[in-house]
Amino acid sequence: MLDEGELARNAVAVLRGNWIREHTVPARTLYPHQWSWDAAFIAVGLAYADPERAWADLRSLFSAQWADGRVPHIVFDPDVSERDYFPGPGFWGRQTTGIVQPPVHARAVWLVHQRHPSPQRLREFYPKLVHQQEYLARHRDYGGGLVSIVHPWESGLDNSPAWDDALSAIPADLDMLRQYRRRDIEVAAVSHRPTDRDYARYIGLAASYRDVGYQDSAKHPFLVECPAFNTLYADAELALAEIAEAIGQAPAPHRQRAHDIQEALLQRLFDSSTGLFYALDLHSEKRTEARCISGLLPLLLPGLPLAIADGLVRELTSTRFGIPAASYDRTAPDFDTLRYWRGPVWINMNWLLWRGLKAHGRPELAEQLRMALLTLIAEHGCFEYFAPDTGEGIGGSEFSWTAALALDLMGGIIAGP
Ligand code: 9WN
Repeated sequence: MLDEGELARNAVAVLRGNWIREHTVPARTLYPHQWSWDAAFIAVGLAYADPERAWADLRSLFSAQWADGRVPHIVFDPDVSERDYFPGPGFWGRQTTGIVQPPVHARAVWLVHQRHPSPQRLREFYPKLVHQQEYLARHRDYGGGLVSIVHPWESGLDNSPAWDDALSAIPADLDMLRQYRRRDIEVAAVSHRPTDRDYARYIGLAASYRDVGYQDSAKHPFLVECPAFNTLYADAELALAEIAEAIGQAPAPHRQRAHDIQEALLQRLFDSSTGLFYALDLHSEKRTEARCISGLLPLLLPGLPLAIADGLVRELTSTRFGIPAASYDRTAPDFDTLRYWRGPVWINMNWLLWRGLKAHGRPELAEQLRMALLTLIAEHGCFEYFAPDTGEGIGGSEFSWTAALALDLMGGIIAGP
């Protein structure tokens, strides 16, 4: 039996333990700075545990927003030594990274507001959230109505098989990697993390973007349209429409943009023969054939045509993904139960799918998924990710978004004093 009170107390303790001055870190040892999409998921949970911190956390992230509107994927804590995270500020040449992560923040702001109404905060965040979307629309849309990521880290699904084809064209300079120290494999098991070959490519790509001053261009060696990133980009417009309406601004342009992004997703990333969405490499103009959890994510969009949503639900509940959903096709020959985004179950993606099931009128399945997630966390702890076969918690422990989203999945069972 699930002890929700105990789970809520643990989750709140994890969030308290990971709070540093004005922000929450994803995990103390593995990720000692502030991460962008983590901050959004964390705020959703902090709305139950400590709403003032939810706003403070988001405010601290947006205080690092660039003049062009981009919200950086990491805001480095100046009190953390360069040795404690690689690649740190010394590598990026500034106190933030120059890449982004999925724009989940408008949705987070709206959800926090729904629990603790604050029109004043909505007014404060609205222009920043609009600017974040404008950066993506102006600099990352190469003509098809969707935005491209310039680095696998931007997807948040770092070593997903979705990038394998596009990455195979990028040299993996292992000698260059030897000049650095991979901190992640000192503090987490090597078999749970991306390989050196992946890391060499990650570092090469980040360096090439840095060396052009983080300017966007169609020449960047890695340009991929990710179905999950673009779904969240559309969902941000839907959240902005709700925010706009609440503060007396026009919601219609946001709804129109969400609609246009959804149309582009259907046109460019949907494959009707398999019923899934796939990442598109702009250089080769080919879609990957890897069936990844990102391909299920358009289910989040309430306006998705019924037949397509039904197909996604069929895939989700099939042996390929299952409930809770694995991050990659369980039947693929290279499915890996431990290695990060190549198999393990992640709470944030499943939380998004849970919302998608509810949006598409599937309350029973949504409830099944909700219980499966809470059981996993209650039995194994607030881990970063979970082995899809045994449920074992892997990666970092005391991981913030797992704790935060557990609170939201419980819907307000607040821990006692
Ligand atoms: C690189 C912080 C982040 C998450 C990502 C997850 C992982 C970083 C890393 O940790 O990525 O950004 O060092 O591996 O893949 O989704 O935001 O929790």
